[in-house]
Amino acid sequence: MPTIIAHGDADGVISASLILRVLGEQKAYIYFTSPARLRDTICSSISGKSVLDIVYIVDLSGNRQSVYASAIYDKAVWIDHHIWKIDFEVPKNVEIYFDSDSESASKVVAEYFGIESQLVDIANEIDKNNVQSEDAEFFRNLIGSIKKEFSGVQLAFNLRKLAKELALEGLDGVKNKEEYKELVEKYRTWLKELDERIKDVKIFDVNGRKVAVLKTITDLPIYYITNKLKEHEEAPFDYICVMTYKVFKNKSMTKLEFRTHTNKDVLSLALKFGGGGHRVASGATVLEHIDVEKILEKISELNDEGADNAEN
Ligand SMILES: [Mn+2]
Repeated sequence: MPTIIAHGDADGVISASLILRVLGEQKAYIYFTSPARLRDTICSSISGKSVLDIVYIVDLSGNRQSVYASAIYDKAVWIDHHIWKIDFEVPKNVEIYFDSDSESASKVVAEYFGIESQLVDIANEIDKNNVQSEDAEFFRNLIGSIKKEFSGVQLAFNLRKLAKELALEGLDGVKNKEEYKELVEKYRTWLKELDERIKDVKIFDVNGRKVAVLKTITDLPIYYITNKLKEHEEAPFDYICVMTYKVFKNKSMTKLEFRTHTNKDVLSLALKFGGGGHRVASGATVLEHIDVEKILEKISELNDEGADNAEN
């Protein structure tokens, strides 16, 4: 039975559903994870399986450790649209298929399997933070509401259920479910309340570059904050940073998410914290408490385009 490991966001769920559709009636083990937890998810995914035939890893970029971990399966197929740095030898049973210029991993998945789906357009809109259609708006809110409502095994169960429903019934089937309509309604109300939080944003000037920072202890949707900040009197912002402070195994950790209104290279910034992603949307999870000063210091090391001075 194939294994699918996907990013636990809208693009990841759609990617997983497309693979499920390709696999047909066949069942699959499905896991959702984050870039920070990827290696551990691959490792724990093998537990208890007597046959490790094939694993598809989607919407997640690998490094030496995670790619080698995936090689424990007979075959590993990585399909992605993040920026990869392959500075290691790729094992023979590992295939890496990526297109960093693609709007979404779902689009790359569709290309890989030679299929077409309207879901790809929805993933493109959401991942590029360019939501136009009502369908994309609904789906983004649905994923947001599920992630807000559930955590741990319940979250995994619900994302898996959604990926299967999407594969079997399409978006229309999903949109017609009462439970989802209710979740989305509740979430929309919460988003409106979130507008208040924008007042907590601190503005900094780093060598003439405008930086907006929001600290939080609960996960907030970065796209929403980025869009809302466009209405701020000091907008546009060169760097937008949401810092989420968490505790993991009794240790402080900081989730950093970076965006830009002015096309700055925020990937270079994320790389300074061991993260990754895309040029205008990136992030990192750091296993310590990070202060705002540290962020500002790293920004000051970047050149005007936002690229790392040391590399240019
Ligand atoms: Mn993606």
